[in-house]
Amino acid sequence: MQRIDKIRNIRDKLNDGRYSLGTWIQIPHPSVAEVIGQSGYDWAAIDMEHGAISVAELPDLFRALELSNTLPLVRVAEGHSKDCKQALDAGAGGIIVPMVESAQQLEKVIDSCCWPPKGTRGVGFSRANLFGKNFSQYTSEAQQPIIVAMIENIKAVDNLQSILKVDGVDAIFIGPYDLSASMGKTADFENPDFLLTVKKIIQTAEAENKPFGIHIVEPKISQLKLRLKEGYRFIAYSVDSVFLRESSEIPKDFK
Ligand code: 3PY
Ligand code: MG
Repeated sequence: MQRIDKIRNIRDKLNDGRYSLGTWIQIPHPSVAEVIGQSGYDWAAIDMEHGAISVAELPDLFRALELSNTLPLVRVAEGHSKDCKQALDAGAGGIIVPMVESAQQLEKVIDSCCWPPKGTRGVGFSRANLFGKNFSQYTSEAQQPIIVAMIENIKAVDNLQSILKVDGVDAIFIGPYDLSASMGKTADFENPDFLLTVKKIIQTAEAENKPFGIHIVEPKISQLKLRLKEGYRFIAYSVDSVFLRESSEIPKDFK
């Protein structure tokens, strides 16, 4: 599949009420990206907020993912226009924006992710358009990257209704660690206040008919089943480093 078809496939799923499953990449090695790509996810987010992946490593990670039908996304460090431009120019199909707290903040990020006339992202030859070879086809793709807003601060919950109304946002996505930390309850995922906040996020998104998602960081099938039942539709299942950590530990009986 071409990148634009992968974008459409994910967007169609989200708009049709289906779910889209992805995962997360923090290990800066193309072989890891190749393995992840062959695992069948719709998308894989290269994490440039946490972990140690640099802009110069993006093209090879993308090349490895492009051997599969998995769309490369980037969770940018902050959502500055430079972060978005560099990720998209390298060939990302979309951006996951951390720490979104207001509609204005998100609008600014979307503006810097889209070429004119939709936005103000700088136009140039880059890997995304095969250094100019696919320039004309890319002009349309460059106005419709996948945009996902992370809801991971209690301040965002107060502004959620306006965030959900921002034009061009495909889904909101809960970061459970930061959200709980912003409430003074880091990783206390059973805390009643935390659960109530999550419920409020879901209800608000449902009322606005906007797909919502979450990062299931620890790879637990039971969690995945539960989240799908609860209506989450943009789900990241674990992280490359966490998959490795889980499966590489010496079995208990052999220690
Ligand atoms: C969080 O839980 O805060 C995250 O950012 C997960 O990606
Ligand atoms: Mg976070």
